[in-house]
Amino acid sequence: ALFDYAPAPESRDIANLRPSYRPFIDGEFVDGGGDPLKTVNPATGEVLAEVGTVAPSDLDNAVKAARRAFEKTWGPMPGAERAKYLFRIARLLQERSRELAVLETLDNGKPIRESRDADLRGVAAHFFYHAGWADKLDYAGFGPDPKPIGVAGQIIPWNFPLLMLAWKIAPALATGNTVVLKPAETTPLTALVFAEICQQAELPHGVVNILPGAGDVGAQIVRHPGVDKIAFTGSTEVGKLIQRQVAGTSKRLTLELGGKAANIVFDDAPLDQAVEGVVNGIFFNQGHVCCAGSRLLVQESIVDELMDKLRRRVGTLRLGDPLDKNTDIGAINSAEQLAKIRELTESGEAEGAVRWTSPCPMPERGFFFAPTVFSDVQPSMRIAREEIFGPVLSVLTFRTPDEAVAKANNTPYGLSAGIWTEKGSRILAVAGKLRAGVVWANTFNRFDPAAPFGGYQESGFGREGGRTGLEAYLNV
Ligand code: TXE
Repeated sequence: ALFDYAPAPESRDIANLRPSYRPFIDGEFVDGGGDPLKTVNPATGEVLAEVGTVAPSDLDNAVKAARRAFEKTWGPMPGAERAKYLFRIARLLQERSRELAVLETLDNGKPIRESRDADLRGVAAHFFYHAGWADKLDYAGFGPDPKPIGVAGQIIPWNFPLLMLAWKIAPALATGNTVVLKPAETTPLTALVFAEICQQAELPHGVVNILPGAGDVGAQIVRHPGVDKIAFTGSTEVGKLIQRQVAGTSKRLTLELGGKAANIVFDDAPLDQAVEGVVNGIFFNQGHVCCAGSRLLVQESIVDELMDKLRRRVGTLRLGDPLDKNTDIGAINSAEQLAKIRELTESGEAEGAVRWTSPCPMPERGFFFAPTVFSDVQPSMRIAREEIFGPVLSVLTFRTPDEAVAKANNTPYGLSAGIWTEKGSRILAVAGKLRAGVVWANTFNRFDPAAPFGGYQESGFGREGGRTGLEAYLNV
């Protein structure tokens, strides 16, 4: 194993945790004029670090710096030169991945195994992939010489802090745009280490600006007249608000919002494999995943057998210290999110669903929620309709493929779905009828920077990743 972490204090050293972090504007770390915020380790409830935030005048400076860089250095730079910077950033991310993985786990609460093997791996892969596009845009089918849009305002959530940064910054830079990015208020730390990497890579000043702050800073970015494009990942509620604010301006907008994905298991599916996929689909990252398979749709004839296997498997998941490499389920990112999960699960019981909770031992401090499975769920219940964004699975049944499709599509969302069956023809038939941006077959939560990701309906619009993802940052 690459990691063998011992007690938390040592890990703090590995993470090179500093007592304070500051905004990054025009190539320098600056004292922002906003009220500092404290970021908390959700596994202990202790303060990790103090983080400087930005005032409106800092945002102005950042947007001006981004504009200068767009006009003078980054925009006019040949793609082959931009590619070199992106490759350099990708290599530095790999070199510092150990430190970044620990810091991500401390700040977010996710298991170290996931930040190391999923988040950090994906972050580097995203920069390598987009570095490869930077000098090939003329051949990407957009017509000759597609132009960057300008200054991109990017607002990201707390569930995959550095990975969401990579999804936003890599394509923007590859296409010649410059960025002002706001990390989520509960997870700003790895974004600021990324700023350090930009310095190490000698990225021209102003190309990347990192502005820590709460939702008000996000709202100021959305309204700022010097920002040409907004890319947002977060709640559907805030996404709709941003859409209203952008309406009536010439800003471009892409939104990646919530989800309530169906994971559909047919009676001919390899059941043990399906159980692994269902567990991964909902318990990966404590269920803080926009494309989580939070609704399990099981064909009626196999529901008892599948539920037996599922409960047995979920009962083996180890919940606890996120820095322990054996941990499967880490901490819930914040007290607010924990309260939301509790409230929704209580509504499930009140509405008559049958609750099963894993008997796993619970830590005495920190924000934790035991893996929970609801059976006898009716489509009208809140736990079948609303995004819980936690380790809670709602199980519904169906009889025919048509009923499975109807139930899967019975949601205002449409980000992802899963299908488990031995029949290839059924995969194609069902996938074609699902209103979801991503459909996995006999697997779940598989990502690749070359595959476009994004939603239908209230899960948002625009795609990230692949050639399609570049369109969001180009005037074609
Ligand atoms: O989201 P917010 P929250 C869902 C999930 C979760 C719920 C609430 O169901 O329980 O949303 O989470 C910034 N203008 N998802 O409250 O507020 C904010 O500072 C501009 C799904 O954390 O949307 C942060 O940087 N920006 C989701 C970012 O928006 C604003 C991931 C996301 O926070 C703003 C996260 C405003 N008015 C939550 N208000 C996914 N799609 O994966 C806040 N922000």
